[in-house]
Amino acid sequence: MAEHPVVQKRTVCPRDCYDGCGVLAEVQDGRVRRVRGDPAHPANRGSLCGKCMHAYNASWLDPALRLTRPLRRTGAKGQGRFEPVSWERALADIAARLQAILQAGPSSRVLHTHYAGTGSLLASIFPERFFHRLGAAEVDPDSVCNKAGEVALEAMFGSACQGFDPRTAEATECLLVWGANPSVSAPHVDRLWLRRRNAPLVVIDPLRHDTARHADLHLQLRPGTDAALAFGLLHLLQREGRLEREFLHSRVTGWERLRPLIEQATPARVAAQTGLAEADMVEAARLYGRGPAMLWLGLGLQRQRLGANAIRAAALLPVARANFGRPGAGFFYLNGAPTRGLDLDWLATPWLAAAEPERVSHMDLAERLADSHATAALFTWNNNIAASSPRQQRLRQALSREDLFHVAVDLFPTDTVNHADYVLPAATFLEFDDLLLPPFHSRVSAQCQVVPPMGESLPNQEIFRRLARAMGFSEPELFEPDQQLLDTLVRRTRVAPDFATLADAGTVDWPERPFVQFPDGVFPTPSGRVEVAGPRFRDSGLPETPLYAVDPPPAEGQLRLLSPASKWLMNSTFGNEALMSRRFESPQVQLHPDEAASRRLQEGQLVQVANEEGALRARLALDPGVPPGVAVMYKGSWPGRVLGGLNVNALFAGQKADAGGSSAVHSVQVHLAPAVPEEPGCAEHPGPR
Ligand SMILES: Nc1nc2c(c(=O)[nH]1)N[C@H]1C(S)=C(S)[C@@H](COP(=O)(O)OP(=O)(O)OC[C@H]3O[C@@H](n4cnc5c(=O)[nH]c(N)nc54)[C@H](O)[C@@H]3O)O[C@H]1N2
Ligand SMILES: Nc1nc2c(c(=O)[nH]1)N[C@H]1C(S)=C(S)[C@@H](COP(=O)(O)OP(=O)(O)OC[C@H]3O[C@@H](n4cnc5c(=O)[nH]c(N)nc54)[C@H](O)[C@@H]3O)O[C@H]1N2
Ligand code: SF4
Ligand SMILES: [Mo]
Repeated sequence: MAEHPVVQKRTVCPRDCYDGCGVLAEVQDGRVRRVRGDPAHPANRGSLCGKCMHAYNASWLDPALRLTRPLRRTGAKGQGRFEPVSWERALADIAARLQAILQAGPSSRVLHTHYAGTGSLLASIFPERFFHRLGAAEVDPDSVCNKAGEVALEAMFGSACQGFDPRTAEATECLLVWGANPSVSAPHVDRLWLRRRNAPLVVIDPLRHDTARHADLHLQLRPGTDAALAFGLLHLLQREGRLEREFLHSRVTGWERLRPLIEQATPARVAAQTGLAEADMVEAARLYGRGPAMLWLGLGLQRQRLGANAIRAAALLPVARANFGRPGAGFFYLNGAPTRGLDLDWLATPWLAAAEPERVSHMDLAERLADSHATAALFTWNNNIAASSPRQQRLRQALSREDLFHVAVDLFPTDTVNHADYVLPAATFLEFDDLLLPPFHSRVSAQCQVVPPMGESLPNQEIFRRLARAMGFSEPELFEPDQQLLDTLVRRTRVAPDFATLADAGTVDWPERPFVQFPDGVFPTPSGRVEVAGPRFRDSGLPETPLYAVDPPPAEGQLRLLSPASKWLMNSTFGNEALMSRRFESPQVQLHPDEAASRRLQEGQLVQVANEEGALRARLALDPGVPPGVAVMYKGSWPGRVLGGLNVNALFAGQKADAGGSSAVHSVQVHLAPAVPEEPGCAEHPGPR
């Protein structure tokens, strides 16, 4: 029989990534033959990152690796032994268990966690309607990622998610990237935006990553000394007469309270505290202060003990220079729905909840789950807590509780899924229509279905519609169909009259014309001004004035452990891909060659990385880009697929940053020592694949 022709279909990648790349799928006979980058898309101009290029053409298309049917547990929790059941059976069973739990106690005994699986709007937000109606408790998703910085920026500027418009970069005199690694976390923004600049690039980061290597100036400070550096840079700007006094006087509240901190931050003092050369700080202040400048505040910057304070201090730079209301100026943290004219509450319908839902920090998740009085049922959807959340061993024990009723929704049998009682198979972004607002570029993209869902899998939103029906709920919001939701969202952005029109265009720059940040000098704070100090910070649990704080170096013999994003994983997504599994099977820890030499350790040696929370064995790799005193282990490998059965989150006790119950994962300290000779059996995989 003749084969049908190959049809090219266009869509976008909805991973939790700054880029928002265009994707072309070659489809034949209802199946994807090949996925590649869309040459016509402005974000990526034809290339996809290595991880997606690989996985989207391998595991994501492989019915033997995907979850394609609802499953019911047959083995012990964690074993990953299941039998297929029909959707009707699975939904009826889940509904019955939920009803019983709701009858026996408060609805907050149902807990749900979700996050970075897919970032498209319906699939990542619509299911919240169901949980609001249920009255479930929620694990605050941002607490594992960006909450501390969000709290700090909201208190200062009234919004954390209305950043600069990258399209105005032509007008900038300086780009400053502080505590982010775009070369890994935003590979196309790095290559097609940052590197094509016509202004100098300054990077502030303890690691000499690829973006830092390509910068004009890299300030490789000691981790946890950012606030001191920020005040040091303000000191230099003041000394050079670069403070915008009129703006500070008329548009800023509390600046005078910073004066003593700025005075103290002499170059000599800050150099001693940060480990930087005075001349480099002088140069950084000169470059930042000479004209409009754009500051990228990284999420890595705030994942530390005083992360909100670090963001608060770094964000004083654009304030000092009045870097608002003009092109080529401002700060960027995350560009959210408001920059595209959307209010996402409409999609989440919080009003369906009878009372404000209880919110739990990811840092407290393991404790919370261990307590059977507090939690009787758990839904994990769009995330993989057994790999991504702190206290990995404790969390695993809690997930193994026989009396915890657990439903997992995913594409693949992750470590989290392996603990569930029921597993519901989700469809991938290639299999349904949705809308994407990339968090960096000011664009709106149509995610277009290119093939039907694989097997019996369904998009998240449809799964929760069906569950609402099985529960006997009747609120119309719980059943709104995708096309109606998408049309409404598109109309609300005003980008097109309906979704079909947007889908024809694919990705649209939106708003059409480049915008400037806080155009009229009015900030969405209660005072209408930027607030840098004052009593209102107390509401967020922060001190009234930012602290001139410096983390002490790690205790004798210890190292500061950083666990940033890996080039080959998207958080834990892709951790099951054969290529990535091989790469990450043997855990690796990176040290500076001098640090290794001083400990008499050699490249390739097996070492024990440990602290009070846990211990891992890893191979030592030497990297001159890692500063002495620091160890690096990438986040995201699948615990069940690495030797020893744990990833770096086994070393993270869930320490919180200074606001929002947010993660301080880059403040972890560890000991490192040669590993004792391997005991028999320890090289085996701990559990089923
Ligand atoms: N040590 C350390 N740990 C960290 C971090 C760190 O820097 N260091 N970073 C933290 C950060 S920033 C974040 S955001 C979190 C992220 O942590 P998570 O939110 O757990 O993100 P992923 O690990 O990528 O897991 C996403 C899961 O969603 C699934 N998925 C993908 N698409 C869909 C879909 O359409 N539907 C459903 N139902 N599932 C889907 C994927 O298969 C994957 O299993 O990790 C945090 N963990
Ligand atoms: N390939 C890939 N891309 C990703 C992800 C991924 O896992 N893989 N994850 C996605 C997600 S969920 C997120 S939130 C973003 C994160 O994107 P980024 O903000 O770029 O994230 P990280 O890699 O977590 O950390 C960035 C940097 O923070 C630095 N850092 C650590 N401690 C300090 C400190 O004390 N001071 C300063 N100045 N810097 C410090 C680290 O050295 C690291 O270079 O990336 C997204 N993109
Ligand atoms: S993960 Fe990011 S870089 Fe990779 S294809 Fe998706 S949007 Fe592009
Ligand atoms: Mo994140």
